[in-house]
Amino acid sequence: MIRKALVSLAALAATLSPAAHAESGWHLLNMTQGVTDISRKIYSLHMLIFWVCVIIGIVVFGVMIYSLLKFRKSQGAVADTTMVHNTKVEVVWTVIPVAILVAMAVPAANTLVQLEDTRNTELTIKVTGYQWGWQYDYLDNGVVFFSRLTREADAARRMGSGVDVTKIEHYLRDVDNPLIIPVDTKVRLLVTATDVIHAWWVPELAIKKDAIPGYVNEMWFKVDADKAGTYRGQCVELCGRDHGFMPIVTKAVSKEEFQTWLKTTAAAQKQASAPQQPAAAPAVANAG
Ligand SMILES: [Cu+2]
Repeated sequence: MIRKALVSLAALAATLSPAAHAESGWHLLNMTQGVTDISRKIYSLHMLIFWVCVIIGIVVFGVMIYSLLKFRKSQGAVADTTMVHNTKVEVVWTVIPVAILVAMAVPAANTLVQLEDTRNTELTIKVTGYQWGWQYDYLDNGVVFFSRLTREADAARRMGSGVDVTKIEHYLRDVDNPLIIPVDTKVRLLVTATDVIHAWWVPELAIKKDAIPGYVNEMWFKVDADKAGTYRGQCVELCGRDHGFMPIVTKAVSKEEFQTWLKTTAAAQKQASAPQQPAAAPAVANAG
């Protein structure tokens, strides 16, 4: 009996251990702490406001429940119909919430200002949303590419494809060409769209902005030097039929690795586009 209980306890412990279920646990209900300085500031802000709300909830509901029980009719309580206005109480219940709101607004405004501060960026990438994928344009380096849902997942998602999607790793959360970004670098993203409104969001980078045709939105992030890795996101603006099938994948690599990748990709893209130039030139001449 005891042995049986111990065995089931061990089994339970195994399923709850982080190794067995890296993608489960109570922390998934909360915001991610992210991999940037700003993301941690946003997380602390979120936790601060959360606990302020918890305390307010406990105090308000505590007083309410206490009053309901203490002053109930069966205990002989008689309603005071003469008390319709009390200046002192009204001042108190106005001043206290105002003070709480101001106290919360100060750190919130501070973080918001930092979030919008795109000065001194070291790399600019233009992000264009389209139905249904993303285009990344490394403005200073001439590297441009499309990023779309992996062909494997795209085929599997079709009705009657017969594919067991649970066998596909990162199903609907993986792309053919991830956005490659360097760590420890202030990267600015210019976000726009070609057709309808999309929105670019990667929770770990703590950035989320609408991609609107005709507008350019700005955001920035700086991944910690020791936080190289793959961070996933998705389009978060309902943009049409395949809105759920345009994931975002960012791959943060070391600065050196990034420079090498950028150089090789730029060279490869230049070479790939080179033969098209002579063919395009006569067309322009004919038109003139
Ligand atoms: Cu979209």
